[in-house]
Amino acid sequence: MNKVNLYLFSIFFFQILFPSSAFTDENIKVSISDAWISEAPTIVSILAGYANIHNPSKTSISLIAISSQDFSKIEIHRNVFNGEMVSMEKQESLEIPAKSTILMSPGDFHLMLFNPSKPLRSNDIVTLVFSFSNGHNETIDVKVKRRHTEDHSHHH
Ligand SMILES: [Cu+2]
Repeated sequence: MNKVNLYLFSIFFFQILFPSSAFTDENIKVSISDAWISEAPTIVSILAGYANIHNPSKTSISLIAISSQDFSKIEIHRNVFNGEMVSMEKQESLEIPAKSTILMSPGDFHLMLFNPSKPLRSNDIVTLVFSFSNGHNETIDVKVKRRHTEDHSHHH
């Protein structure tokens, strides 16, 4: 194979491995900010976590899973109000509409983190992996913090 053919050959394969659309998608990264986990007495095996998720792209993207080596399971929940009753509903996914931000907070969308592998105290850091419907994974370090506002305990 001469040099020119080798060149064309490699471009051809590069195109197969990395179609130009894949580059465009890669550039549109969902960003996660202000993530934290609420400190709880060590006897509590279910912790609440929060994060802000920003989708800068022109299409809606869903958070479809969260995983961590530090917890047995992580779910997406939303508080639902029925008159004076508040209950939590597990969400299969959390849609972040195009060019918008979802603000998780006590009383709205939140994460429920089950069975921490070690006792967690303020300023401890755990690593969470957020998986999105566009195939993108975002790994972030999340700090455990004391809740500042009044405590909305979770009853399971
Ligand atoms: Cu919950």
